[in-house]
Amino acid sequence: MFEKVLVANRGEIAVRVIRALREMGIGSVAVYSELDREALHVQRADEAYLLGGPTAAESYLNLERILKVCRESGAEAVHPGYGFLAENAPFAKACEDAGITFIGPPASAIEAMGSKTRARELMQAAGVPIVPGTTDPVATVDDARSIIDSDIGYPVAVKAAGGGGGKGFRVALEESELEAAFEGAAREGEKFFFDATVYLERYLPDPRHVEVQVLADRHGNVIHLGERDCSVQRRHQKVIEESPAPAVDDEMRERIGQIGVEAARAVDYVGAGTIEGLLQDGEYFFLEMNTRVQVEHCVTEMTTGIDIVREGIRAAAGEELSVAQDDVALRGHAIECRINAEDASKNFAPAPGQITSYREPAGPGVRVDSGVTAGSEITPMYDPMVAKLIVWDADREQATARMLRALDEYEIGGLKTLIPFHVALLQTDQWGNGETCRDLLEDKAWLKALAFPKAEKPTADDGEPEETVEQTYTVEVSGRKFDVRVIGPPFAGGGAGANGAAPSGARKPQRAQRANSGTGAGADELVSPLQGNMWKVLVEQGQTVEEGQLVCIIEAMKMENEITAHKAGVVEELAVKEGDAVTSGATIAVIKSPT
Ligand code: MV4
Repeated sequence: MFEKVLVANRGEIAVRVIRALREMGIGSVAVYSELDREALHVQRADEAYLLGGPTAAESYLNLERILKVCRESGAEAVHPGYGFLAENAPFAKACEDAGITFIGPPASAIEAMGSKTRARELMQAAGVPIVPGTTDPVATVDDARSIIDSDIGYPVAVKAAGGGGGKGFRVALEESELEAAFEGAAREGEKFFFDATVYLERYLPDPRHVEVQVLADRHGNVIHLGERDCSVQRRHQKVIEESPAPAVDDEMRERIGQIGVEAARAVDYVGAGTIEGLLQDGEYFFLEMNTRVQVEHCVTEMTTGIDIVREGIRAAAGEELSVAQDDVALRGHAIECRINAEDASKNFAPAPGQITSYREPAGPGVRVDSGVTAGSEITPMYDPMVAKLIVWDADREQATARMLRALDEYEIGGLKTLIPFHVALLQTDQWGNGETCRDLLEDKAWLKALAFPKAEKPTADDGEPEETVEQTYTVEVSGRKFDVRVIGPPFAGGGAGANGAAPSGARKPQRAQRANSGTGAGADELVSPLQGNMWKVLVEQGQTVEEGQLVCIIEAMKMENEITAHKAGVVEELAVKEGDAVTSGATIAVIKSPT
């Protein structure tokens, strides 16, 4: 087994992996960006190293620097978590070449599943059912038209070959919509994956998103841990997941589990992976494979009692899986709610800010996987998911009641999160009946009713007395983080910290600029809360907008960030266009209130 593992991630998943390492007696090495010096994952690891500046490119995507930290720290393996470098075949290859174990599948499996057309071809050859459509790229709209006429029919889904998770996914309900769908998918593919290649699938009008968890080792053992239903999605981001799936019975579970195992075998998979698929009218179709641990792996851990992260680490180290298929028994029902810093009533707009107070729910059947504490600053620079709340109970109805109880206990002060959205959704008949809830997620009036009460003016948050005489200072020496306890008078500012570094106890997390609150009451300027690329502009100059109306979408780190109007009025000036690079704090639009 490894002695030391580097965790190339941040937030809740980094904390999750560090927990597994600690239980296995393996040393953990955290890495962090300049924005994450105080982050929970840094505190929980045995060692921590600075990667670089605040952007993901300078830090968590900085593959050379991460490999260098492996050498410096003596880590023998890297766990990528999800996102960032998790499905980056060149990184997995670079690790292999450097003699560092990548905790995940071989680079060849990541690559095979990364191309959706290649994956469809491989799966078809392995006897795995795929959504009917093409396995070869479709070059032109005319080609698409003739293939649809002869083989697929309408409605049709046009998808980017480099895509996944809904990026570069367009629908044409009839021929008149085909050209726009084709070009839209190709453009998005080019923009996000530098690949304009598209393929076609029959569009299923009301499927469920059902996925199978698999585990594989290097000894030829491949097992599945049953399925998860992730049909509650918003702009292709999952928000609630559960296991078992309401629409899957034992026979179906056996069948789709076998499909998952075949899919993993076809690419010589190692570690934890997920086969995503669509279920409609009793038919299951392969969609794509996620070659990493997923956000929602926890619901499966709750129903099987198997630690998926631990099994992945064991497999990477060359050990056999600790369970055989016959040992896998599913018990009860688990639900996960993603706790995102988002405002559901404003089109799920990112709502960055500082957590002023924080208390997690507890009690029977409750699990919280979180990357934050009181004082944490949620920056627009990274994923808005700050925590996951997972519950287990004997059946779906009781698990729902338990989730509502736990959501009610969850206190996150100072931050707008999806908690009120989850509370409302879990009480609907649609959820109770095990429906996909697609209607609710598209119901503007229903979402609008979830508006947060207007915040009372924040009190000045400086000048509180510092009476402590024992303080833990964090110092960074040669890019490595150390905690130092100093007993003496409180820090008075200036010159006390080693290398001029401010002691962590005395430092206030910087407030991120906020699009909707940074400019003061009544300000006309809508400013960008983050750095990224202007992907879509949905308003025109001279247009009247409502408060909360979607103005534009900024792409940052492959995430779509919806920017909504901070107030009602007329768009007097529009300072951006699609394709522009946008910096944090830049003016997007000037919105003048009607007089
Ligand atoms: C589809 C589809 C219908 N037909 N593909 C792709 C990514 C994933 N996030 C959802 N995706 C879909 N792919 C074809 N050929 C519908 C969806 C879909 C969806 C599926 C199940 C449950 C919720 C969904 C929400 C949006 C899109």
